[in-house]
Amino acid sequence: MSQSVSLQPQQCDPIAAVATPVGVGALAIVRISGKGVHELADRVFRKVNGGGPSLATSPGYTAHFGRLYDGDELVDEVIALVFRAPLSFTAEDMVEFTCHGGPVVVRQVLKLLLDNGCRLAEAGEFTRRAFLNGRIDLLQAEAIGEMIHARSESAYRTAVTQMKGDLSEKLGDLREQLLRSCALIELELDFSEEDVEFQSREELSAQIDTLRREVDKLVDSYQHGRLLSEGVATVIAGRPNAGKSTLLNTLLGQERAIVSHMPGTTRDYIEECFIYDKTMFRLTDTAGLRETGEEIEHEGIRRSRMKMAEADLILYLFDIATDKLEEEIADIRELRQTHPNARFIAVANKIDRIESSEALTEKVQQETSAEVIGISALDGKGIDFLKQRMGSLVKDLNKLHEASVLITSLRHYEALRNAADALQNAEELITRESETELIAFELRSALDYVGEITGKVVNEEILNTIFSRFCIGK
Ligand SMILES: Nc1nc2c(ncn2[C@@H]2O[C@H](COP(=O)(O)OP(=O)(O)OP(=O)(O)O)[C@@H](O)[C@H]2O)c(=O)[nH]1
Ligand SMILES: [Mg+2]
Repeated sequence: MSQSVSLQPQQCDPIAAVATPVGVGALAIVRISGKGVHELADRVFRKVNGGGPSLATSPGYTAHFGRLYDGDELVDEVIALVFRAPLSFTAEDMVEFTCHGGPVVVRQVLKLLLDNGCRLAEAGEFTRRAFLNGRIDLLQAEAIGEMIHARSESAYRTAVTQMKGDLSEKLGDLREQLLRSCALIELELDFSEEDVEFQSREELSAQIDTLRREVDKLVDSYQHGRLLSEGVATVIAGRPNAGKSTLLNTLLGQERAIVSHMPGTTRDYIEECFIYDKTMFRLTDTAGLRETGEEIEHEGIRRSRMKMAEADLILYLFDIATDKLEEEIADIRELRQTHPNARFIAVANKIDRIESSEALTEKVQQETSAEVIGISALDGKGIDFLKQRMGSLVKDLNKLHEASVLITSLRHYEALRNAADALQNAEELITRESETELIAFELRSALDYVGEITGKVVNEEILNTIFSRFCIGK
């Protein structure tokens, strides 16, 4: 099981990193954090016009205009921002140098700080220190990472809510209730010789049941949370020449995939992101599905099927003017059965090729009970409606979870599922009138799993996995 990590505020060895992206810009920020960074900064920083206190004697939250020198050689003109522990991002002493934004300048500033006693920070080390010093909990640290990497407004919004601490608060409440149940039952263990019950088993069982429902709600929100943060995995599938690549290009508004009248044009799948109504869709154009003896095409089709198996949404495209409509209907039926977890839209393409498409789309809808939308990927007819329907699939899920906070990370999802299992075990043990030790063990496990999420109980391995995903300087 996990072990606790010390959460005592502490000042670790001085680290330095560039906090802004690599490249040319007006300004860049190089920051240093840890024990003795103010004195260290004073060795290379001289105020313009002299005078005033050194950085080491300046109060926190003060800005100082000056120059950085390597010996007598000027490196850059900068603003130094002084932070004093614990009132800084890492809760340690910090200095942020705002320097000029060229890649060479920034490298020279960083080198100067490294030469004068700093070590180059590891990925996420600043945020890791903020967590270890109790400035933020693990959920908030992860939210910062997710916010930085957000590619759609929905992903960004979800991360902001998490950073604000809504989920932390919710889990904190859960943990507190669990602790109370745990404490009472563990008290019974201490008095085991006297055979006392501090709380009736019915009461305990009812409490655990309420808690489990709360945990289950969070577990269920993962499906939606994941779609918002990672984007909706959307696969465009169908027979060769159905117009899949044309649809991809139309949705993206650019000629991304090769389109041709030759069946079997797309061999390997193509992935691109597309944002609609603040939600990101990860579109995958796939190789057309058909029997083939050709080796490369065969591999392409294997990959199409693999992508469909991972899809949140399948857009199955077919040519409405085909003379093989019955075969398409059979395929749609089969695909819906073999992919019960994916949302499914049957897209009748090339409606420009026939006079009226309604009767045919109706027929497909009736015989497959799939949602059917008629479009022309070529001239754009019906595309807006298709986009709206794609958006509303996500909105439907939205309504389900309107009030509650969302789980967006697999790590949280797994921990909560384990917690729910442990609570269920505890309930079963109570029903079977099992020994107090066993019930207490399950409750304690549930408590640990919930604690793992916010970092109340955590091990080095989890921390390494989380913070290695950050960039250096964050
Ligand atoms: N009339 C008409 N032709 C279309 C439409 N959409 C695609 N096409 C044509 O259909 C042909 C095949 O289009 P693609 O987009 O390459 O089809 P695909 O499904 O990607 O085909 P594969 O990659 O071979 O599986 C091209 O000649 C397109 O111009 C449409 O809405 N109307
Ligand atoms: Mg194609």
